[in-house]
Amino acid sequence: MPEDNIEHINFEELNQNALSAPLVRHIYTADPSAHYFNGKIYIYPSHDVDAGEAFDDLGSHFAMEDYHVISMDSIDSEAVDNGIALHIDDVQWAKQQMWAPDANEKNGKFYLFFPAKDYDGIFRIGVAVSDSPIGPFKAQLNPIKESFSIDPAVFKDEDGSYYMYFGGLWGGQLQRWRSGVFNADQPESPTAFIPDDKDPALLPFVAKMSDDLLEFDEKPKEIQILDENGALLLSGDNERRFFEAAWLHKHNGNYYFSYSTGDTHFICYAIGDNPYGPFTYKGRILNPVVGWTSHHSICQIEGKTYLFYHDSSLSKGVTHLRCIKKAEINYREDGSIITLDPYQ
Ligand code: FUB
Repeated sequence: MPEDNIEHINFEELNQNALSAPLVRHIYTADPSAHYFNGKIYIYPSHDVDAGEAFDDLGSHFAMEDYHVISMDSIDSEAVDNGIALHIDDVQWAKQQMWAPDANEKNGKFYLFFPAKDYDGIFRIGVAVSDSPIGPFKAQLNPIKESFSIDPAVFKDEDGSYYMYFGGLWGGQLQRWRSGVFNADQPESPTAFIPDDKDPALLPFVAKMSDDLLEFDEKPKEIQILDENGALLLSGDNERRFFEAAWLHKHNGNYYFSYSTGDTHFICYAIGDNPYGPFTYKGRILNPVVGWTSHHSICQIEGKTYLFYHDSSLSKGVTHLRCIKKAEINYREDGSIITLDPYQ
């Protein structure tokens, strides 16, 4: 239900038929990365604000300046806003646009991973550390070396290794890194340097994290997403190819790489047998929500699996003023995921 249809939406009816309600209403939140730490749910969302920036396809209107951590004692309990966990004024290298974050825990310390534009206008990914899952977090002086683009998601595998998945097209700048260095030409164009429709689509990246979770332990590698015949998805395959919002979770020993298709607004998934892929496209997890963006995380809580997602229903369709939500995910016997419809 992308943005151009909003005049026709009856929001009262839509909210009544919605799969779930906003988790918090006093602030706008988006891009929820949910984790289950020590028996409690912690959600690391973007904190949406209206900074008065004009809407464009580079996402300039997403002008967020801080992060709040939302916590829940259980999946049905009240969602509590724990206040500002990190502000851009306290991140030396970051100038603007604190986009979708993630977090993880290691040896009793908590790590917030976040993208922001540096003073050259290039998206980098930073890390901030705290003794508490709700912060406050203290940012490292510099972003992760060799980091680029947006939407970090950090997955902990069963052997104790951590991997960061990241990347995003258009405003997320992934297409500007095709040659390995940032291409600053045509700065106003979101689609310059996107491959032709018949060529393989741009791929997201993964890198194993260093032991201290502050740097990459290796040069980021591309993640292949294949179709049912083993071929790379094509750039013109907008309903299936990767756009942004990477996530990785495991189910029955398989690795599920999920992501947003951006301009076609689906949350899709692909399955592989190791954290680097390749992953084979399997289907949709979530159909389009109200608002242009769709972004999610998947979290296992007490034997059940939940999708955390967002839509723009709380702001009656304003693309950059979103609200986080949750819904249970169910798998079929063959491991495929039953697609959720955000409004019945
Ligand atoms: O919230 C800003 C951007 O919008 C995120 O980084 C993308 O994933 C999209 O949700």
